[in-house]
Amino acid sequence: MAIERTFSIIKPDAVRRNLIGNILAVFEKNGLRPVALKKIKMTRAQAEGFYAVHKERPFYGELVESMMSGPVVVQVLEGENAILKNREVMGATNPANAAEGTIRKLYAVSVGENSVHGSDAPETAKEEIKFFFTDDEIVG
Ligand code: RTP
Ligand code: MG
Repeated sequence: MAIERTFSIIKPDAVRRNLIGNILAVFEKNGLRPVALKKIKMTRAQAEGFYAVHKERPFYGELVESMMSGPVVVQVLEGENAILKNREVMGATNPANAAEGTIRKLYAVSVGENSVHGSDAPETAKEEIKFFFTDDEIVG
């Protein structure tokens, strides 16, 4: 089994509702260990840059505004098959379609306020970790 690292964000809607601990508990229960973690408020440049891949999508403006609307918790999660595992634990993008026990089923309120972000592939995980963390901030 491959030990991987993935990147995760606890989004403003979840931080606002005091769910940081509950969400970290779901990660930990599923074998995902936070090896780096910080609370930040994204600048416009960070939010726009992070979601640049969605620039042409109709929801881009709304997405950027929502990610800047309050503090977030950015993390590096480590574990066996962490990238796919995290996507499973998060649940479907639209909480209406999310499976029982997933973070989005438990806590998300809508597609726009879906509580967590997670990298979707090894290459994006690497890029996203680098976007927010230096090597010496990651303690495995
Ligand atoms: P994420 O990147 O945040 O982990 O979510 P995801 O892979 O499940 O979904 P993605 O397609 O990458 O979309 C990124 C985020 O944009 C918002 N979104 N809004 N209004 C809409 O139709 C819509 N579609 C996507 C969501 O907050 C989604 O997490
Ligand atoms: Mg995505």
